[in-house]
Amino acid sequence: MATLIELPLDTYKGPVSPDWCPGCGDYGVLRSVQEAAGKNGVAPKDLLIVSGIGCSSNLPGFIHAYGIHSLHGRAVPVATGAHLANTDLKVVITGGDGDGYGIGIGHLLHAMRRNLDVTYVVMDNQIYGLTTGQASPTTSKGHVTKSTPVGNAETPLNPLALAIASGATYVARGFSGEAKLLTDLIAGGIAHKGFALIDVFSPCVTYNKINTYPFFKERVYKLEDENWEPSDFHKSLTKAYEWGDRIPLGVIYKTDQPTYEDSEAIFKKGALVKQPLEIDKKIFNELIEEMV
Ligand SMILES: Cc1ncc(C[n+]2csc(CCOP(=O)(O)OP(=O)(O)O)c2C)c(N)n1
Ligand code: SF4
Ligand SMILES: [Mg+2]
Repeated sequence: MATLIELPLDTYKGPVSPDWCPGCGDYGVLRSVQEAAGKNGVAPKDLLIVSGIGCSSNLPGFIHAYGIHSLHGRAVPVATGAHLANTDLKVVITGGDGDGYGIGIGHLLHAMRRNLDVTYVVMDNQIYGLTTGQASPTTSKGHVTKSTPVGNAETPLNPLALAIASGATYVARGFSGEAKLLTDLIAGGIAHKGFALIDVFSPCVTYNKINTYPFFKERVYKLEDENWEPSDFHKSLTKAYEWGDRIPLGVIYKTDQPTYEDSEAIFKKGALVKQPLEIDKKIFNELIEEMV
């Protein structure tokens, strides 16, 4: 087994500085993604960050690695294609609650049931930040936003329960205000073989005046302080519903199951991009011409 060589934070410093609002939770998530890649010794040439659209989805522009800033809600299919074409790349999907749990939810469910070997970090600020403060799928019931002027009538989606029930094999919750834990959770997700979903409380200081840093600081506790055992499916599902005065942070559920890649014979021969092209060059060129 190759020795793991950790890489320093500077390795991932991009030429462009983030332009998020001062105090936005996404700054902490960016730093933790960089630290987590370093802890896993993933060099920038082996790291691909894929996002959709939103304030949080701007993250790939601020990190030195390969990046794709795709379309709203389409980060997961783009990441799936890139990962299956080159399984040697570490693929980390980054984006918001609107992007991942709203318009992109269908793709997310199927990636989770396939147990695709990628990591998804959702900067969950319970609002649409980029479009200036409309309700998202995780906005609390009763929350007055630009799109819910008399209070949100909808029950929020529970991303952790959804992930556990759908087949994700590493399901965790972090908070931008708990930097070390957040780095460990993302690092654990990158190291995990299978689909890792890390939902992160990443406050939008401009458009969400309810789910603020003090709101979470008063309520969160760390599962690691209570010797939590994350391997029991039913207990984890119940834990995912804990909300109110006490909200758990940490790895809620973790299990080792075959990945999609394990079940497809073609990947046994290595990454597709490194395998010989098994069709006639002329036919291949015709196919490419037809598609571009
Ligand atoms: C197809 C499509 N529909 C709607 C939009 C408008 N839009 C851009 S970002 C966004 C929501 C972003 O919310 P979220 O993913 O939570 O990211 P945040 O800005 O909060 O980080 C919406 C609705 C769009 N860009 N494309
Ligand atoms: S609007 Fe909200 S989510 Fe967007 S950068 Fe500002 S604080 Fe962050
Ligand atoms: Mg959001």
